[in-house]
Amino acid sequence: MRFEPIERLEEVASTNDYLLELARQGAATGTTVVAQRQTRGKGRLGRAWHSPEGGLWVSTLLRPENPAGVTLMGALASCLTLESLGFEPKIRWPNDLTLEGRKVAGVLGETRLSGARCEFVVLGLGLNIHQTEFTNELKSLATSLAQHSSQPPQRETVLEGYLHQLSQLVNRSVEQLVEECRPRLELVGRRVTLELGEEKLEGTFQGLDPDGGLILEGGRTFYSVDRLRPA
Ligand code: BT5
Repeated sequence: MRFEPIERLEEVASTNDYLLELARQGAATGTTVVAQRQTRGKGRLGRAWHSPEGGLWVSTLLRPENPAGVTLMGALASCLTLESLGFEPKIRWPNDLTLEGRKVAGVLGETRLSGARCEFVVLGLGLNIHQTEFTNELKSLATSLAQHSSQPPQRETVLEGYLHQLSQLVNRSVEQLVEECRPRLELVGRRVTLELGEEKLEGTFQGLDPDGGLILEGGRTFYSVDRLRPA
C-alpha cells in the first residue's frame, strides 16, 4: 500500500482533525497529512499534544476491515523507524514510544464505524525530533531525538521511514503485530500503575494477550487504560 497523496501544511489545528474531514469527503486510503506545527494537537481522552515546530506531526488514512490493531501498528511502525535510525526506543503500551523512560512519541488512532463496519481510521503520530526544550509540565516526562543524538535525523527522513514501515505492516493480523511488539515493550515484569478514570490499580505487568490486551499479575486483562506508568 502506498501512502499518498501527501499534503504538507505549515500550520493546522490538528492533522487528525484535518484528515478526518477529508476522509468524510471520501479521500483515498493512504492520504497523508503532515504539518510543521499544530495549534490544537490532540492526545487521547481530550488531552493536549504539544506540537511546536521541530517534530513530526502526521496523520494517515486507513480503511482496515478490523481496526483493532491500528494503534499498536502505529507504535510498532514508529519504533521500527527509530531502530533503523540507530535509536533504542521501547513501546509503552498501548500508544507511546519512550527513550530511556521518557516519551518521545504518541499515537492517536481515531476510528469511524458505520454500524459494525469500519468506515475508516485516521492514524496520527506525534514524534519529537528537534525540540530541545519542553514546557514545565512535560520536562520530566518527554524527550526528543535531539536529546539522544548530536545529529538528529531530518523530519523527512523520519517520515519516509515511518510510511515505509506502515506500508509493510498494514496487512498484518493483530496477533502478528502483537508478536512483533512483545520484545519491544517497556515495563514488562515491572510494577506498574494503571489509571482507569478515577480508579488506580497497581500490579506486575505480565505481557500482552494475543489481542493486544495488557495482562496484569493475577490474570486481569485490560484493552484500554487512561495511563500506564511505572509504579
Ligand atoms: C498521545 O496521547 O500520546 C497521542 C498523541 C498523538 C499526537 C498526534 S500529532 C499528529 C496527530 N494530530 C493530532 O492532533 N494528534 C496526533 P496520550 O497518550 O493521551 O498522551 C497525551 C499526554 O502526553 C499529555 O497529557 C502530556 O502529558 C504528554 N504530551 C503532550 N505533548 C507531548 C509531546 N510533544 N511529547 C511528549 N509528551 C507529550
